[in-house]
Amino acid sequence: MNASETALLQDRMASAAAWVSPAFERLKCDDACTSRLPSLASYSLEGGGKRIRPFLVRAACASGGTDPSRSLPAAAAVEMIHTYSLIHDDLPAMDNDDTRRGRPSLHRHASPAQAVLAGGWLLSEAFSELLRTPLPPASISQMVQRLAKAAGASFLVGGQYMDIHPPASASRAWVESMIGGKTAAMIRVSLELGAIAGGCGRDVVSAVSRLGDRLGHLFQLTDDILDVTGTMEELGKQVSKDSALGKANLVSLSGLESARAKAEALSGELDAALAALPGDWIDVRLLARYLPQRRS
Ligand code: GRG
Repeated sequence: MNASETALLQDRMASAAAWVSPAFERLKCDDACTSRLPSLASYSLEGGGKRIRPFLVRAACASGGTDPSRSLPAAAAVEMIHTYSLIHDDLPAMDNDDTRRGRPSLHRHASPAQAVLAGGWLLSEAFSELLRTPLPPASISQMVQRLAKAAGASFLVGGQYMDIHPPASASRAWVESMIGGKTAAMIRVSLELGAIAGGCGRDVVSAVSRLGDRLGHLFQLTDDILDVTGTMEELGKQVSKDSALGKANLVSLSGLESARAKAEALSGELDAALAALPGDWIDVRLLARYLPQRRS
């Protein structure tokens, strides 16, 4: 990927981040809320995340020329669930990370109990937010079902459960299944919700669902590569955690060079498959092309 394409992607990502952020303001204005929950949730929501999932929602919605504002509640909802999952993942009882995005993780900034509650609140608020989607009830119902499934026991929570309770010797199939839940489901559902909001037909939604799962695997592959090649400054969190804990991941299974080659191959496959979809998927194609070279 050349420098001008990288600059274009950075510009598109910055624009998606600026687009979704005002949707989080509503959480601060709950008059009935006398607790610190709004400021705790804002601390994590506004902590400098890349906003990849809202970017994907918006890109999928706009692929057929639809006004992306229709997908704003969905974009905010997926980022709220992603943020809750990071807050809970960092807790001492889970991954026990004191740093997130270069700042104290929420349980260090506040307390573990407050982090549990702020995460739980974000999960429920995500669904309230999604219900604000300006589309007919049947479309909203489909979106709610997909998001609930992606966030639940078969995917996000289930994948995290696998991560926390690995077998003595993890097979590639086990690692792939964990990634399908822990990482890929939220990336996949971001594209699905955007495509539904954009009015894409059923076959396009199914196609982007498959591609979203592959994109999620590519994202995790590059995350595992960065776990051994990145620095704390680049990533804003502890590095080499998986290797230090002896955890199986895509790099430990194949070795660094093979993982890099796989990332390049998957990136090329995704680029070609996205180019063959009806509509304009250039933003998602740029992301797929960029991922093998990402440093954060
Ligand atoms: C606690 C239910 C529950 C799930 C936790 C998020 C997660 C599942 C685990 C975090 C560990 C991890 C590295 C997951 C892999 C991919 C991932 C979600 C990375 C972080 O996403 P980015 O890079 O984060 O998009 P930013 O900070 O940019 O938002």
